[in-house]
Amino acid sequence: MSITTPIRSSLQAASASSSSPSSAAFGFWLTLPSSGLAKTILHGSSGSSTKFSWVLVDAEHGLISDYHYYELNNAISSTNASPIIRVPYAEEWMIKRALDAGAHGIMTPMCHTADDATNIVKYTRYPPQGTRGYGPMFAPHSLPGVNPGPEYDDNINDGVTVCVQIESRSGVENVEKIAAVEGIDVLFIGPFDLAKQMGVLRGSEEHESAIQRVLDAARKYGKIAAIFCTDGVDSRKRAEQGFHMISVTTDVNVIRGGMLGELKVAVGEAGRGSGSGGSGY
Ligand code: 3PY
Ligand code: MG
Repeated sequence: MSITTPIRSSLQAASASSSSPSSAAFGFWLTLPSSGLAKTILHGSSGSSTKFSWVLVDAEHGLISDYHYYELNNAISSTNASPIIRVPYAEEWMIKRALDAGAHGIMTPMCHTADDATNIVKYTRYPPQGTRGYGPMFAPHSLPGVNPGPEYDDNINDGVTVCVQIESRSGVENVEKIAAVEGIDVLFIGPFDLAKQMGVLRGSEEHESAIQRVLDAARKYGKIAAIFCTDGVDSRKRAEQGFHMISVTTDVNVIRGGMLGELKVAVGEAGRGSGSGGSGY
């Protein structure tokens, strides 16, 4: 058998209908350690023709640590979405803890070289393909239908979605070699770090051509091109450009924007709809 996760299925669907921007795999960034918040966003109808198929659980910059992984993974996966944990750094022990807590995928910041990428893949696999240590007592709990024991152990190597972030000048310069590494599924652009590390402005010509180079490398090597966006307009533009996996926004961005927008309406400094866009609570 093979282990199928919502992110795997939605990435397959996105690459199968590559000409349709609406079929990209959309997700969002979770920076607060709250299963309640994640389920509030994910549970039930989305009110549109698509749903979020993945959540990035941010243990690099968010207020999330490995203490929170298990509950978040279980909450997110109960809604037919995939938890992808961004570990603080591409270290073996960090990736192991994310997978043992049931993440469907991992994301590592700052992948600079093909050697970095090769090591990251190795850390996600049990021997003989890799070096992952054994002890998945809790991991199958967020994989509905997968029994503990051989069903998990023998199939998880190919079930984990491996995302590496391209967000440095060296990462872009080596992106074709990184894309060629077997086992890398997703090249995920971090536009904020990319601009800072390159010493250019976000949206500048140099920044945009680095982004295009990552997209082209992913296409050439049959990998998924992904990018972090700040809002729906930004996301739509990237989907039309050809990205197959898109983070639409972050929890705190929308909560802050919505709360302060409603305050502006309350004091008469803005009209209805300038903040949250919603009418419920
Ligand atoms: C970046 O833009 O640098 C990211 O990693 C997205 O959080
Ligand atoms: Mg970054």
